[in-house]
Amino acid sequence: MRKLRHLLITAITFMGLASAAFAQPTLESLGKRGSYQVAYYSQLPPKDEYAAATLYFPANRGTDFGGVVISPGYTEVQENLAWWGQHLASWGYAVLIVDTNTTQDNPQLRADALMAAIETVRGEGVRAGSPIRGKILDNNMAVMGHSMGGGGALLAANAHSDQIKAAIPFTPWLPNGDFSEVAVPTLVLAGEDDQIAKVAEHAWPHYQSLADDIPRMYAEVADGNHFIANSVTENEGLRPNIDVQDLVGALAVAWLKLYVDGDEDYRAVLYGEWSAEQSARLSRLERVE
Ligand code: 9J3
Repeated sequence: MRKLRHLLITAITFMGLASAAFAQPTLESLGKRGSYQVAYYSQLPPKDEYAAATLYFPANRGTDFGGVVISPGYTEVQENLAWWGQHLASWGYAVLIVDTNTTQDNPQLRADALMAAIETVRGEGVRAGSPIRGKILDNNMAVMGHSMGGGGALLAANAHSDQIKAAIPFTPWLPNGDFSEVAVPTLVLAGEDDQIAKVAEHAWPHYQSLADDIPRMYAEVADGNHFIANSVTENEGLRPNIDVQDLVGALAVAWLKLYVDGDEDYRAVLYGEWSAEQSARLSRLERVE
């Protein structure tokens, strides 16, 4: 009897420790770097659709990771989005960020680059000598992009939803963009004070054009500029005016975990009640589960 009691107490203690270690994710926790170590490389088989790329990956994750491909915007290069590679890989994803063939490429060329980038990630999953050989889940892909690259991510999703599981355009740019054919869950990140892709002409109507039957979210950062989801780089003209990497980073991780990996633990992060503090960072939030 005493032995049994001891066992029970041990079991209960262990369950307590386990639940502390695997606490439910929150906007706050997903805004920090994840637990995987991040490695990256740029020596990749070339593609006609883009000029160069870097693949970030979770170096100490065994297998079964999804892929995320990301395009920069007009005049931008990989460096402008590099933090996404670090952040998303630390949460378990293979992340390929491209340089477009020219920094002036239009959104359709950026969509083509993203679809080619998906092929590259899948290819790295089977290429002899690839650091991520045997580790990629071919069907767990997502597209992302900034500005014209966000327009590109939406165009890619509109034409190729069968190839992906989710789309995350940020401060997307495409005049008269109609994305009613997108069939995957789509998270639109926007900046209230975006003067380059004004939300009234870009992100908001883009979001409104999405089909009624897909999960979707529009998160508009209060007072945010065109670069709220960019890296902080030398070029002052391409920098975020407010630090919301933790918030947009958390939303993207939760979006990928729920819709790419199918992990229901992340649903409450997206659709539950947010603290007043987090809510106050957004000027507009629309969520359709
Ligand atoms: O990719 C973007 O930042 C869109 C910028 C833009 O206004 O392009 C107009 C030519």
